[in-house]
Amino acid sequence: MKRVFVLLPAFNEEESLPQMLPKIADTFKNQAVEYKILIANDGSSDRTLELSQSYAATYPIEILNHKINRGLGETERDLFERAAEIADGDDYIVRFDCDDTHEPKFILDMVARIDVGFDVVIASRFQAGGGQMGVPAYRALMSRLANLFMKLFFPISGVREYSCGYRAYRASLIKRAIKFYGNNFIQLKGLGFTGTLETIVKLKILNAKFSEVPFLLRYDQKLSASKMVSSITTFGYMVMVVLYHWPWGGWRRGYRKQLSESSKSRNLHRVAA
Ligand SMILES: Nc1nc2c(ncn2[C@@H]2O[C@H](COP(=O)(O)OP(=O)(O)O)[C@@H](O)[C@H]2O)c(=O)[nH]1
Ligand SMILES: [Mg+2]
Repeated sequence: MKRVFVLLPAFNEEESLPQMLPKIADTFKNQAVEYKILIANDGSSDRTLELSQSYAATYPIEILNHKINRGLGETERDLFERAAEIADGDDYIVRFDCDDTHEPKFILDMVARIDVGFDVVIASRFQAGGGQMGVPAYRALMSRLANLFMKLFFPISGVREYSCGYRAYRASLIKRAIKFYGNNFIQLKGLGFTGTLETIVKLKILNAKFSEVPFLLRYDQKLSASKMVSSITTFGYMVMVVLYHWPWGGWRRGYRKQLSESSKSRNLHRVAA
């Protein structure tokens, strides 16, 4: 039986949760899939926590709670760490927004792509058949430019969608990433939504195989206000370019070196054994 862990970072999502949770359950109905929803309430000032607790009587929900709002980066880190702890390597980890703009029905396509051999599958607005509804023109333009910028500085084969956080991961990859990077898997925690980009860049360094499925972003369904602070996130992207490409010990070279050394020492251990 397949097992899927659904990760939901939630900050003031009391209006969206009642829309979303039944859709997740519907998606898995009549599928040979066992699923668990991990909701991380990040110091919400509304009833996100109370609602999540009451839904846990109906749906398979585990709640992680931050009393203080710590931001998306720290929340995603906690969700990934918890999922890696309870998942087996051949399970699936899917993370998406809690604001009802990411329809859960795409999960099944994404999991199927992992089954054909990919490690990370991204729900992409930029694949044929994908798109977005209700995104204001200015934001759509900014998002397009940001994605072109990311493609230029962090080229990943198979990836066009860098900024949407709706993704499926092979659990063994996330377990390996947390073991390898430790607390630095999502290192840029105070920089808005930068962690969403950092996650795939860090996984690319580990030689993960990426693919995308077409996805329709339903921004027209968004009930809660956007929490994206574009100035901080844009600054975060700049910081990442420097950290990644820095010629002396930047992520690209530094971590690659560490990776090859650790695989060499593993091989030596194997030979010695
Ligand atoms: N845990 C946590 N989640 C956040 C925070 N800010 C946003 N989120 C969540 O991250 C997701 C993306 O935020 P959202 O407002 O939808 O951004 P947008 O869709 O890019 O406008 C949603 O599920 C939010 O609830 C935060 O400070 N902490
Ligand atoms: Mg959103």
